[in-house]
Amino acid sequence: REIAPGAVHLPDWLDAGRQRHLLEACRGWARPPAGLRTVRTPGGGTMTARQVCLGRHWYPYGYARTVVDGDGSPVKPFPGRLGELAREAVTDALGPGAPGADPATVYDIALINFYDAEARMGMHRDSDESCDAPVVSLSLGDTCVFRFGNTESRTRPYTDVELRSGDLFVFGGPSRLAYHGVPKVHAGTAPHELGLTGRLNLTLRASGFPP
Ligand code: MD3
Ligand code: FE
Repeated sequence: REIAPGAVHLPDWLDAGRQRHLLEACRGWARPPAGLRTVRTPGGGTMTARQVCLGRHWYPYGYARTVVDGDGSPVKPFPGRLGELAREAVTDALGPGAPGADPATVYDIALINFYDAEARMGMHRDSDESCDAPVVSLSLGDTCVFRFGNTESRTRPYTDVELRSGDLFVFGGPSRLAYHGVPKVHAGTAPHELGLTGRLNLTLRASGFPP
């Protein structure tokens, strides 16, 4: 379903087996060194969702090769199979001719956010990449309310969509720079057999930076 031009939601895109497999991989990436950490914002606050990065380390507001605001370790590599997964996602959501579906687009960064029942993400735009390829978002665990806004400001109008375990969301074209956030996680709604308490979101991005 197209929520806005270039913003396509494909519910239940990952079957139970692929969800379990991806969750196991995320648990491995979350381990130190360069594991899960709390993001400190320039204003002195902290983000409530904890994060681990692959390929490049995101910190407000830029990318680095080491965990500059954490243990200083080199960032874990971005696995090639996540790049293939990203192109498969873009192809299914936007079609084989879409920017990002072709092998020339190099997906090279994954940001993985872990949400407990109280975690939120405020309305923001993702503009630290220098490539306009679509962002691919995969959700695991608890259902959340995802708020998709507009490109002008972090206020209304916006569309609220529930994201469930296994859902794919692709943000390309004019939606690539839209404001968005996660105002609510519905605790205890994860599929029982997945064995995850809370919610996990993985975004795959093409940075446009030199290797
Ligand atoms: C629209 N993550 O990692 S996923 C983020 O659920 C982020 O953890 C949220 O916002 C989460 O930056 C929302 C949906 C999403 C992700 C990236 C986007 C929407 C996006 C990038 C550009 C436009
Ligand atoms: Fe975002």
